[in-house]
Amino acid sequence: MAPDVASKVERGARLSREDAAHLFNCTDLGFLARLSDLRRRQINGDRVYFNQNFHIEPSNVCIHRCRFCSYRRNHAGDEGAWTWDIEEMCRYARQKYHPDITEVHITGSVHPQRNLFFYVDLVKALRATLPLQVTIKAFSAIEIDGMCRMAGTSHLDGLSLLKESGLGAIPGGGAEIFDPTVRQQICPDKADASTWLSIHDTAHRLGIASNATMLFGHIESVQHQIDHLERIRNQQDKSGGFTAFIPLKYRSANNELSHIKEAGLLQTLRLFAVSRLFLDNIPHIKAYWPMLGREVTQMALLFGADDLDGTIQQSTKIYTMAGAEEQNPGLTREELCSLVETAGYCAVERDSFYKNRYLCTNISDHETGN
Ligand code: V47
Repeated sequence: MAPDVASKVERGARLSREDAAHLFNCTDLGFLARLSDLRRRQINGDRVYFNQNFHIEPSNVCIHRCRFCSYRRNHAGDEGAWTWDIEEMCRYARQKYHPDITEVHITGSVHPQRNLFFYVDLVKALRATLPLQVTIKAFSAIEIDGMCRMAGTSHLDGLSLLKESGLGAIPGGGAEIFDPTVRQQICPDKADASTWLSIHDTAHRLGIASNATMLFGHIESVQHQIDHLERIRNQQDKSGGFTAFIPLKYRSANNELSHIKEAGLLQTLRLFAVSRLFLDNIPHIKAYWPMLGREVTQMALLFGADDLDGTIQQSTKIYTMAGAEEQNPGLTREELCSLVETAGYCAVERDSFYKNRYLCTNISDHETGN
């Protein structure tokens, strides 16, 4: 198999499900690293992207009961629950903002009392608070589904209204594993694969770019992972609006699936390599550093990843509560650049759409123009 897959990659040909299965079984990690690095260089050269961003997590009170989630609470009065109002979120945004910030990432929960119109008001208020260079990347497909259902609006009308109000892009959360038998066991009451995909399809048709994720390393098999990647690749063939794919490693602290042993380093790296090789129509593979930790993130760069996400500024709790190494995640631009450079790549600061890019390695603050 190896020569055949290798020649497909050299020619830029599409890999089949069987090719992906062979790659997952491949014990020659050096071969996987070389192949995925070859593909990443065909697409992204030696560049590794990051941005300057912060998160807002409006609430962790959620109607869904995902068994992997360490963050959700049932009621506002429960220990560890929080719910911010719009004014508090704008105040927080003003505190976190500085002139190099280009993105605010908003994701939280499907709150039982907040419908589409609350989130439209939130986006409008943040748009009025933050300069236009800051993209509002907000709400997973699951949150969009919940807020639209509560308001009695279609996804198309809801997304159109959010876009008019200032929504710029959609994060990739809520995809988990698309296979219905796995989904039934890990997040039984939330929107299914076709709803998740259809919301991204609608967003793409409205010109709203989005990301896709996969929560890996719990009860799913390699076949479920391949099925997940294939559904994303098929969707991208149809609507073309996914910017990045983000493998999210399941973290086991403080949730109902805590008995499951987390994925090891080799399983993680293999998935990054196969994602880069299989998703030939998605430009970027993101190694989300707050989740992976800095050293695994650097390793992921050698296995096809070309994006790290951003500076974060100690503004997210989702992975902290699930036991990630980075308990208070925040990196400066210089620290991100050094992480990239010591792994042997060129650091490039980007905006949310990879349009404005500044090469950081060797030449300081110089626009690359590509
Ligand atoms: O959908 C929840 C995951 C996701 C756990 O688009 C967990 O740029 C691991 O989607 N262990 C939300 N993962 C976050 C997300 C995201 C993150 C970073 C960047 C982007 C982007 C999107 O977090 C959820 C779920 O898959 N998650 N609990 C856990 N215990």
